[in-house]
Amino acid sequence: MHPRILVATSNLHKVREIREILGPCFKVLSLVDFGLPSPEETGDSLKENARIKAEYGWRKTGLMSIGEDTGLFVKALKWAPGVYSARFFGGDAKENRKRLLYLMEGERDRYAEFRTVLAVYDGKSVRYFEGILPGWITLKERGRGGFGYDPIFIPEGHTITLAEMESFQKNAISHRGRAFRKFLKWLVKKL
Ligand code: ITT
Repeated sequence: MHPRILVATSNLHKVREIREILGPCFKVLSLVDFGLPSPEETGDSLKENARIKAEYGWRKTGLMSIGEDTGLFVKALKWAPGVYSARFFGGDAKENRKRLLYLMEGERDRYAEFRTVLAVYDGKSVRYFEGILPGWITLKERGRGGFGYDPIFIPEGHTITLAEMESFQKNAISHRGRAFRKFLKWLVKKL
């Protein structure tokens, strides 16, 4: 039987991706499986928010818990929306993409990066792992896969958006995939 691990999120898109990445090693549970609400993200960095989520998950379930916080950092917008990616534009995912594209109208420097920070907490100490995916903001939406800002982001070295990729392709290169694989590497060394 696989060991159980909690990912302290209620975002089911994330959970699906994380299950694909950790699936062979863990039974991945989320806050939804425990009927728990999400904690308030009161930090002003990805690291802080990740820690808040991990400690909350452990406190509520006693399971080894991962807090995962992700943001889209856009150079031409002084690296906004960044840590505030979920609420910066004040709408749902589609509305947020529309507002970001509007702010980027006429902008030539379209560099951006997704950053994910994981905090892993087992009741004793917290460990952090980071994954970064550099790329560009598109001129318009493309693709129906993924979630959040995926339809307006083309990873460096590619010609299609994250939303035009199959999930296994996204996971193989994504900020989230990179951070979780670092975690797995650390875990294997520890065992
Ligand atoms: P939890 O806090 O419950 O984990 P959340 O949806 O609030 O879920 P984040 O704060 O980490 O997650 O995400 C911030 C925003 O970035 C949010 O609007 C997401 O839709 C978006 N986002 C996160 N990961 C993404 C990804 O892989 N691709 C595109 N957008 C993503």
